[in-house]
Amino acid sequence: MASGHDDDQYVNVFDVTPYIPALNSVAPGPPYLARLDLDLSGNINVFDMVPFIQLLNKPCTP
Ligand SMILES: [Ca+2]
Ligand SMILES: [Ca+2]
Repeated sequence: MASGHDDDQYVNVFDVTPYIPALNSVAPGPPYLARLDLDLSGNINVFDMVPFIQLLNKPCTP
């Protein structure tokens, strides 16, 4: 369920890159994307990227 955004079950830089064009965007967008708004705050910022930075280069199997 909580797989990487490119669905390869592995968290790496490719799961973070979708945030770059959407950064600092607000709902409903575009470029805002609800799937990137992990804290459901209605905008996309660095706090939504934190989980990926912490998991970087680690496997994320369910
Ligand atoms: Ca991935
Ligand atoms: Ca957010």
